[in-house]
Amino acid sequence: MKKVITYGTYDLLHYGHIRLLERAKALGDYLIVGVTAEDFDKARGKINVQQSLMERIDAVKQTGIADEVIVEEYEGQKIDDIRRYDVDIFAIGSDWDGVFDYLNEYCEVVYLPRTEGISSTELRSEKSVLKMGFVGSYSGIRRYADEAKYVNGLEVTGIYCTRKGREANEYFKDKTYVANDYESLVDISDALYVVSHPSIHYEYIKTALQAGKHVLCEAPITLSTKQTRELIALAHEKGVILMDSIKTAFATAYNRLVLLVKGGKIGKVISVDSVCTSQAELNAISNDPDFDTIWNSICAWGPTAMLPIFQILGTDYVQKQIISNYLDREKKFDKFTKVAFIYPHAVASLKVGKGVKSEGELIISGTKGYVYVPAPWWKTNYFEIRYENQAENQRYFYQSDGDGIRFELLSFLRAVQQGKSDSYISESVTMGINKLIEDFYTDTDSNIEI
Ligand code: C2G
Repeated sequence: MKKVITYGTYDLLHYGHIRLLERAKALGDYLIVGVTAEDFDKARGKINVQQSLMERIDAVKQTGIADEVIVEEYEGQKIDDIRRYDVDIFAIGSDWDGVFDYLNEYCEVVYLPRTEGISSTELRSEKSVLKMGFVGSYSGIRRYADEAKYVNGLEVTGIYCTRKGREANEYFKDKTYVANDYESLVDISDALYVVSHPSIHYEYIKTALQAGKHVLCEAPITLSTKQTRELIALAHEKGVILMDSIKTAFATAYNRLVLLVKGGKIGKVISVDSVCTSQAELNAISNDPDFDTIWNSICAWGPTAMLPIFQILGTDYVQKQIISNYLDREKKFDKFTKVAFIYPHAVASLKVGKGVKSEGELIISGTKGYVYVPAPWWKTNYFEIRYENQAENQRYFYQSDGDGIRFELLSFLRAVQQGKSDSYISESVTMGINKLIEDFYTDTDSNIEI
């Protein structure tokens, strides 16, 4: 008996897949189909698979072509499978031409011509293409618009540069439509990504929401709680999503960490301490003609640093103290800020800095143990839960999500499809972040200067 094996994701099973399975089967007497598991797909860079593993397996089974269906879970499994099932032929579509030649050592490798004109990517896109426009300064939007092209189901409509006549238009000239006025970009988009300086977010967001478009906005949404509240109400009224953009909020390792802590892994949480710093050439910044559009420390790092504090302890602290070291006090440009929070039964602290360097770690202390996330904690794939008895320590590793921007855009796309953004950043956390930023600007807590 001649055994054939083939592998695939088989998302939204279509005619191209079926033809491939039929031809693979015709090469022998018995066909084994390996369906890729979610984690393995993620590891190999397929991040927008729509159907669950179970649904995809069922779809393959229903074709009646496969004699056996198995799950592909790890790198290197193909060699194991070929040996274990005593396979004679490995068959795969011609889009993989050459890639699997190394399997020739174990069996015959056949590349079957791919069926033209149909793909899961197109089916996914037809199902839900979200047209997204980008607004912000050159350095901000450039990366985002580039990354968006890798997210299935997202289409870049164009960009609008808030800093006129600068290198931005040059860079995007051949690649992306550069809108001369913001309204025309809003017109042709379903959603807008706002990456401008927070002091000018409000008008851009309002215009987009009024036109019934979804908005993803680099946190903080505005510098005033009154404005942010008004925008959230407007988004509700129009039935669209307004979501904070904080990349860490979408990262797998970070999310698992929060769940473990909330599940009581370290007992009752008594302290959350988070540090986020990066070093910029601040003297050069202060001479920049666009100084007003450059993010200070509290806006650039504050939302990320506040995220674990507010998601774990909530936003109902009873007291806080803001201490800053300024590059320009008048313009409220802080080089470094430390905030201490007092809750009824816990404390928290954050340190942020663009002109000061420190260890960017996150430590969550509980009555039974503590979580240690090494620097840079906001983009780590790894953390530890440590106890008095070191033998009980646990280390958690997660598959890299790839570039954070890509994953964030994908999460936004899902939030739009599901009509809710709560599973990522709740409105109370958004407002908590905004309140602290507002207090920083208005000196509400008689902030201290050092
Ligand atoms: N296919 C095809 N024609 C199409 C689309 C897909 O012949 N129009 C083939 C692919 O070449 C592949 C199979 O159908 O052999 C499954 O395709 P996907 O679900 O896209 O899976 P893929 O990412 O190609 O996975 O390690 C190899 C992978 O497991 C193959």
